[in-house]
Amino acid sequence: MRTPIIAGNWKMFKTVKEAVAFIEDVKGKAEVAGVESVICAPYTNLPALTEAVQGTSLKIGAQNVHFEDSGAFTGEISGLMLKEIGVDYVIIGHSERRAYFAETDEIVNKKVLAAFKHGLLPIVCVGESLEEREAGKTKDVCRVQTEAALQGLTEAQAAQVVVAYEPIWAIGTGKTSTAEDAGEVIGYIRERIAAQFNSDVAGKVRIQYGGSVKPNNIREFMQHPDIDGALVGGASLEPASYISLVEGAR
Ligand code: G2H
Repeated sequence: MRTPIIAGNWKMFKTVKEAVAFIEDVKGKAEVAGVESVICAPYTNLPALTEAVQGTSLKIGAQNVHFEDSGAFTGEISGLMLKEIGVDYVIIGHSERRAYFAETDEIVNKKVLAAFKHGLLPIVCVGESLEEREAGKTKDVCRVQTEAALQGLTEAQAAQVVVAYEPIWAIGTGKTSTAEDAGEVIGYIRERIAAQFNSDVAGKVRIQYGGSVKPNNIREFMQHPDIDGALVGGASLEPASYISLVEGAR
């Protein structure tokens, strides 16, 4: 059985004060037995957040990581640095990073390997654009991105990866994939992971849906047997909404 995982992707929102206040509000409430609850916050919030969640089951994630441990990379943060402050997860290859920061499949793969090197668990984002969807390339795009991201991992590492299937046209637009469509793509991604590693690994990998997930649609996605949770942007910013999402994943 895979433990469902709700990950809030705060993107470039919240000051440290706001972030800590959020944790105070959701403590004990966004902690539901049988659901993993992770907040992926801007770098500046991470030290305060890892401190704020002490003694709770809430976990903290970053939204990016550099693949080198250290060096002349102005403005970058390494896995070594994230691990030191108690971060558990890191989002890698979000479509916004692929689109605005030129992250290629090769860079995504290097970052996934770097995450494991430092004991961080990657949430690897894959997904097609509207153009690719309309051209019937959804599965191909997801296959190529997933295979590239997981290249070079051991079976034990691959089994711990979280994949987030996020159709780009559904991100922040209010448009969502149907649970059935998302489940079909996610089932296909799982099949490809079985081909790349084996069915045991594929059966353990958690695959989330992402793209305009809200408290009012989370249950629909969670009912699909292949969907193991959600990566949520906008609806993860308000405590009450985030609590409903975690409850909805139960
Ligand atoms: C997709 C998602 C979070 P939203 O980017 O990764 O954002 O839920 O706002 O569509």
